[in-house]
Amino acid sequence: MTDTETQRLVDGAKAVLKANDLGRSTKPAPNLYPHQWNWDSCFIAIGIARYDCRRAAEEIRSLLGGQWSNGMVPQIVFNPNAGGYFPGPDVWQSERSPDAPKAMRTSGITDPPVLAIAVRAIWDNASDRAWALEFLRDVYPRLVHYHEFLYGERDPDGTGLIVVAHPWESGLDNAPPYLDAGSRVHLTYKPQYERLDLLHVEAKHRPTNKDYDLFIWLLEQMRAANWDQRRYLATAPLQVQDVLFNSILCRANRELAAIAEILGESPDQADEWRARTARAINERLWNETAGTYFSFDRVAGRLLEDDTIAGFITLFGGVPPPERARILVERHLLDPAAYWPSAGYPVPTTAMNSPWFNPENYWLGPVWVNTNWMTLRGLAEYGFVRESDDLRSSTLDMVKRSGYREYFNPVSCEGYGTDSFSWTAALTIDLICSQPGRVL
Ligand code: 9WN
Repeated sequence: MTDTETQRLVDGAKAVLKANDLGRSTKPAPNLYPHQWNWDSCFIAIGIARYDCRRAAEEIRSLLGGQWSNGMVPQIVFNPNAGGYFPGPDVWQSERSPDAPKAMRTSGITDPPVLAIAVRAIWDNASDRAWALEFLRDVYPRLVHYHEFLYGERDPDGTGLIVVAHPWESGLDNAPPYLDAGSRVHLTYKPQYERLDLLHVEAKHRPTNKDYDLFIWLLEQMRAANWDQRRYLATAPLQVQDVLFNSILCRANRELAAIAEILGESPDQADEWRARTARAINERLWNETAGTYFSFDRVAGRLLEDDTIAGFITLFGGVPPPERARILVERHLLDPAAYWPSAGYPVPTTAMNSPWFNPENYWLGPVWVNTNWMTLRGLAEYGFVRESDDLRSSTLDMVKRSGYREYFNPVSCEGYGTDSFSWTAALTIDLICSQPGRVL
């Protein structure tokens, strides 16, 4: 890509983020997602930190404004001035829980825990060290509290494997493991609701009505328990010890330990959490025959052997020992029939040779920029530098060709979902800046 093309990509990305700016937070997209989302804001902050650390810090502070008193950082912090999203605050009714914040309304579940990773990125980019130290000091106890929530309320076996109780908490809502585990959930009634997402995006690119029935029915079960995590988990019909979620948590613990050290606090707890979760992923989620890691269905008591990109996110988490990393990459990721199309755009979110694969539908195949971003960082850290560089180039090329779309066809590169998607824009900036010798 020429310097002019690169500059155009950066300028376009900044314009998307500016247009989606709500003041102290950024909505993921202009119409489809008008509130603040947890892991979106973390990726957004990582991109914005490349040119405006104070604004990136506001993004995080705004998200933490929605933190519950039990430590949970919710998946959505609702923007009181926006409607138009289903399910909105009146459906979630977070106020049923004494733990929910009083000043704002949120959803009642969490999201993949990218938070400490975003905070660390702000620190890494800040030139005003005194300001950055103050920022770390301010947010650190709340990051610890969030991780205490995950280990205290979402690790019923005490193994270090956190349970995801709703597909939306996984961030990869209709990915095969959730449709698989979801197919065993018996919906005791048909929930009544009206979808709004289909006003903005073609149905064939979004989850099905059947998937939404599951999402809403589960929401209603959790709501009926007044968002009491322990009470709900005791009989929850969907419980997935998710590879992607737990791998991100390993990485977040590593960053949390680093933040602790910067502040002169003890890193021991974060280190112990990281080691515990990484050990459990290696002991319980690795499948030797497939040569990858799978999520575990805690209700059915078995691995969800559905081949998805989640296995590669273990690299970002620093989870696999070197020999497993080699199997993952050489046998699995670089397989042209599965994840690395010879004429196309890696990495499809579901393997192309999986029966679930659909190149046009949401998390069933399309390429997403955030999963590529995590995968290529993991690759570089395990020494697969050329593959990481190639993945960065193809990801940037994809955005250059099709715009700041939500997701992309791995074969044709066609963009789907919403346009002007914030994390696509933010991580495009970060990918450009992470090239050697490149500053904005
Ligand atoms: C439900 C906001 C979110 C992302 C998720 C993505 C999608 C929401 C939806 O959009 O999910 O959370 O309504 O489909 O799957 O990862 O955080 O961008």
